[in-house]
Amino acid sequence: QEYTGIKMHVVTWSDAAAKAIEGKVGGRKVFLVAATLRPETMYGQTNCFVGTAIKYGVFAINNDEAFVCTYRAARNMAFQGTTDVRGQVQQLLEIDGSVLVGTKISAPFSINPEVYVLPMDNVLATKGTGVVTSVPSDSPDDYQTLMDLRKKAEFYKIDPSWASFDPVPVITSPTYGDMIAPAIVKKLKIQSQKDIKQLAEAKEIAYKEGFYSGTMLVGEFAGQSVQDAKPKVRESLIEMGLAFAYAEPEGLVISRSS
Ligand code: ZZB
Repeated sequence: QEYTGIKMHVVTWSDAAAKAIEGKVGGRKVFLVAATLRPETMYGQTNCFVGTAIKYGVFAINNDEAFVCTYRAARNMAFQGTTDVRGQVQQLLEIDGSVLVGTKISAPFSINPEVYVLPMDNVLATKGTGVVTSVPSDSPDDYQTLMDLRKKAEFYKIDPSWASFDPVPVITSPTYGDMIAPAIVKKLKIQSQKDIKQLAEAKEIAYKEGFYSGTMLVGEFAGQSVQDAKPKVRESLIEMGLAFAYAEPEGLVISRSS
């Protein structure tokens, strides 16, 4: 899978993360790095998700920057030209996902330029970077999780204000309008992020609808089809140093490349 790694610069650490990190990253700028297949939706980021039971690391990428992601992802990056030294994984510290919640980060290209890190039940440690940027307008999982968090902020141990950014219209489609994900979640009668099967179906539909029938509503490529805009937004993010290519080795590729 060819992902785009989105660099979300830490603006303010949560109290717990600030304590854990103190004195351990040198002068490096720290970024949470999210792996996405939908770079064209970055205008609609409202938050970022981590798994509270997942172990993350803070990894030195070079002398100036450090990335927060899973060890597995850092190792992949080390073989894809992201780090200074090929194959070298330099972990500065380990940090629990639960500790990252409440951290404020910058979201590249987003209409909400600064957003919060929130918990999601269904983050897989074995996919991408373990950090997921959230676009509730176009991702059913993100929309449903955001709604769950708003309904049960106390249960999820979050400050309600962290989940207060509303979905932003980014893409329009003839069938579902300007909010593809919420429309599909409603149609499939999805009630919570625990409805895994229906959410997988909703994701399929949302991917197809966005890609084949979507038109950009915002950003540099507003008015263009998603199919045309997707590689252009990606290029633009990468050129500005806000993102990088991140590939996930799969199946046979694993044994050939590593
Ligand atoms: C932003 C975004 C906006 C995404 C959207 C999707 C959509 P796939 O197809 O199953 O490979 N993701 C990335 N890493 C993880 C993880 N470790 N655990 C759970 N979810 C993860 O899924 C790739 C997408 O799943 C990624 O693209 C990311 O969310 C999420 F409008 O980034 B995406 C219809 C989907 N729309």
